[in-house]
Amino acid sequence: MNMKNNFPENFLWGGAIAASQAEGAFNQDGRGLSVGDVTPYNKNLNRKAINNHKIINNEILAAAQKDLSAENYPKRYGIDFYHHYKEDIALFAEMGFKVFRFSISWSRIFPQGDELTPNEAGLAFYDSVLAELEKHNIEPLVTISHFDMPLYLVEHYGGWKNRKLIDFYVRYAETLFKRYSKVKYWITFNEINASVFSTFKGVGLLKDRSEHFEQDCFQAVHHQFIASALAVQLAHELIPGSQVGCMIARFTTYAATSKPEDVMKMVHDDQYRNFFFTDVQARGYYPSYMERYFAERDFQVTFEKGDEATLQAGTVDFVSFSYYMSLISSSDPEHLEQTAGNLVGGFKNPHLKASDWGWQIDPIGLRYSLNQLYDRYQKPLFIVENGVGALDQVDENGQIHDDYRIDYFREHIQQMKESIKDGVDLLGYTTWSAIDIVSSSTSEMSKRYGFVYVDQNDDGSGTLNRLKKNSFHWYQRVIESNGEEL
Ligand code: BGP
Repeated sequence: MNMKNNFPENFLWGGAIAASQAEGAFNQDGRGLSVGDVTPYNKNLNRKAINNHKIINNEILAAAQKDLSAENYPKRYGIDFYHHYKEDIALFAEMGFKVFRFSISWSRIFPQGDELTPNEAGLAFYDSVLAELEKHNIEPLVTISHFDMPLYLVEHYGGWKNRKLIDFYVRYAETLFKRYSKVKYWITFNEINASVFSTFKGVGLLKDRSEHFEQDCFQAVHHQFIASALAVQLAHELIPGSQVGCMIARFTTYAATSKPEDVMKMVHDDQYRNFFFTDVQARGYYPSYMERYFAERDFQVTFEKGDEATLQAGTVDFVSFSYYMSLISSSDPEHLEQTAGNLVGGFKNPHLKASDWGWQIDPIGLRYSLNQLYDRYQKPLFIVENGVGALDQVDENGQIHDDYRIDYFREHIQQMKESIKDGVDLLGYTTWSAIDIVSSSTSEMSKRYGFVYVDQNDDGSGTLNRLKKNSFHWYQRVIESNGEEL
């Protein structure tokens, strides 16, 4: 038996973006409003606060729908990828990207979400994006739904709690599979565990509109599981050889101490925050630990006839996840200091440093996660988001010396390499993000993740010029050497 030493020859190196944070053009060519378009920018943001994002409630949502300007809602203008995609894709090609992960804006294709026929202008836009990628030999990895469901489905159907959304989603997915039949890699839902941890952008649910909010979140994600399983089957039927993945925000968690109670808390946190979502989609059935979880909370999740068979028939081909940080689990958290994180906050780990936003940086946690997920499912894995949000500075010569970003990526890629030696089957790596875009949680521009700097401020002012950061040249060498030169 030979140990694998390096990244495989066909390893998919690249970067990622999402429609609602990058495209802009929120009201052009027939596009309808999406949940992303109503997230305001908070001028008094406290970057280190545990929950620094705006929790959308009735009031914020009503105000956003009255204000159809772009100023206060940065996701409405993004980085204008809609008009800059050629230039941006050329930059990705210059870095040597083998793959580019992007999402399709559902409300560009079905502006309300419940129409019977799609919006041709919306479809045509992605024809152009895909043609551009093909020209540069870049493999597309398409997320069907990335935090931007049509707002109409929230207002008129109550979001994913309503079972009708399965049909709307399946119609949308089928439209994409038929039109973009050359696309081989698909992800059905971005961070499907956001259904419980960031419910408005995940499943279109508002706390102040629901009597049984937590139960509704689980009913909503059940509908997403079914929609995803149906989409997997459709993709296989319509695009032979296609590979469809599930995707979670991976909340890596360690026991705070060796106290058995802390270890048990870690096991539960892992089950409820991570594994429930991948277990259903990769194994095709609800894990037994959820029976107790639901029973103890008196949650009723309604299954319709045929749901079990649908889940079984629609298991995914690969498991993908975002990885930014890790947290700790404690049975006695009273004396622990809190810190922020992706979608959820948690407790501080004294062994780790954190980003300017308080997200704890933990490269070894990536190796731990890859091992855990591969051991559990024995399916190929894909890291589809990994990166660090930082306040980049442009110097007088127009240079951006983002060495902290290079360090972050280097250390994570080293751990990916270790995982490959550990035997993990890793398909690829799309960093977050390929280019600076509007932040998902805070709608800031200054929380930058890209290899390419976009000259735009938090208030939307700026030239939109694209500048290569130091990390751009570094990543180019990483890809060229297939992960050897770090
Ligand atoms: C994930 C999302 C992305 C993204 C990233 C970074 O949760 O899938 O859309 O933006 O996190 O988060 P943020 O932009 O809030 O820093």
